[in-house]
Amino acid sequence: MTSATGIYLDGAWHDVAEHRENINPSDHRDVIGLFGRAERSAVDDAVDAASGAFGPWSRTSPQRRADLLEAVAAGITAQADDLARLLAREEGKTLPEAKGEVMRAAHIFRFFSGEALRVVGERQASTREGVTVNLAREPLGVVGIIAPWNFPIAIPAWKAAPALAYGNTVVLKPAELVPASAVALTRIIHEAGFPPGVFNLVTGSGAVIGDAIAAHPGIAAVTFTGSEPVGRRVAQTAVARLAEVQLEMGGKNPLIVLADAELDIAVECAINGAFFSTGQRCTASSRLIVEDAIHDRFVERMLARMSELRVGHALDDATDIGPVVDERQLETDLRYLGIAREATHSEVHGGEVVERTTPGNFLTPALITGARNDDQVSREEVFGPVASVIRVGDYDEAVTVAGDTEFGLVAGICTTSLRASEDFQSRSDTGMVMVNLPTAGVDPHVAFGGRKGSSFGPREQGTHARDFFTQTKTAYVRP
Ligand code: UN1
Repeated sequence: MTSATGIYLDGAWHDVAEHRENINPSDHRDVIGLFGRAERSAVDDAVDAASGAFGPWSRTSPQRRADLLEAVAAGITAQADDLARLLAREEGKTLPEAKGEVMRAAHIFRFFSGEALRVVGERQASTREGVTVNLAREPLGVVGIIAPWNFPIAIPAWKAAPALAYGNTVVLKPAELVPASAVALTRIIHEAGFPPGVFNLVTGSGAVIGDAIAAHPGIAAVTFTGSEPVGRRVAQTAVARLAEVQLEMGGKNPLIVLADAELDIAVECAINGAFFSTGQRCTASSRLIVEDAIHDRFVERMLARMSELRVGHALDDATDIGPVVDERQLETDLRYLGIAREATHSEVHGGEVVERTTPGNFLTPALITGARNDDQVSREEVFGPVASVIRVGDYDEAVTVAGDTEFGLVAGICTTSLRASEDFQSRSDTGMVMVNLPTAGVDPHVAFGGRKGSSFGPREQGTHARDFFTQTKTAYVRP
């Protein structure tokens, strides 16, 4: 029997008329549940609840907010194994990856529990005699969160935790493919004892609920993670009514492998960055830019390592790479692979649809050798286990190719040269740089975000999240 889940408004669950099946991408016969497809008017109700709760919540003592966020962190930790299974079932990342993500969500809530108590302000002398200036940080009001499917619990957490810590109220719309983890998080938030209306969950389609959040005049700020075209639409709608907007979008992240790199480290970084989490990360290493002198050895080792990786059911212990999230994404991955196969200059290794004992979307990791930086697959984000190898003559050419992209989220370099490492950190036109590390996999306590087409607005995570989730007020006082 499949139970139907509604939406969470003003501290209580409400039924909705329409539902959608949440299907396990590792086994299409496994229906995780029926989840509400709310109507646009549900966003009005959620905003009413969140607006009503905002005044008292914004005045709640920092200690109380800290305690509530800490209770969420503890609740996530206590249920971590169950949450990880649920997440792996609905999204398809492997159980260890899912467990890592769940613990990341707990760490984020714990970090922002501390942030709630680190209330900062500035007091300084005015340029005028006898006057002082007090700068305070205040919450914005109702924050709308539009979250993607690839991190079903960590991204809602890393947007909701700072929003709540700094005194805002929340309307969360999770991606339609992964409502179960967001519902589980909502239950933990409910049990922690937040006042009704402080946190609200509306599930449904992006075109309806996402658009309603972007457009709603009662939502002071919208934070979005997802694809670039959708991000642009959200921004256009929200900025038109002068709401604050924070966008985290795509990447076409380069990983440079210099001739002096330690080959083991370079291969490990590339395998992890390109293929783990099925390549479905905006931080994935999708362009491997390899210096000529190490190119052939690198490719040989990559192919050997790829042949050992087992693609399969996310809950199977033997699985290294879980399924592609759904059939639509699988079609996208195969379309790009088809284009790369047709090009005479490039060769595709792997990238085969394979069958397992359960019906799922299983695709082996794909390495495109002989790729060029102006190939379509090198320019556009695929969001699958697909990486191109682009051969370059030297370090300078590598840096030029790395920067020749519309995106600017993260760039990596594998090298033993201190000089190259230092130089690349300053020359990379990206929000994040990784040295001898995969481009994906970030810490929760430091700024996250990119440049160019990857991001818009203030950074997420760490203390920097304050810049988005609060607004300053400058008071001049003559006592
Ligand atoms: C990570 O690489 O650890 O949607 C996080 C995404 C990013 C998060 C990546 N916003 O893939």
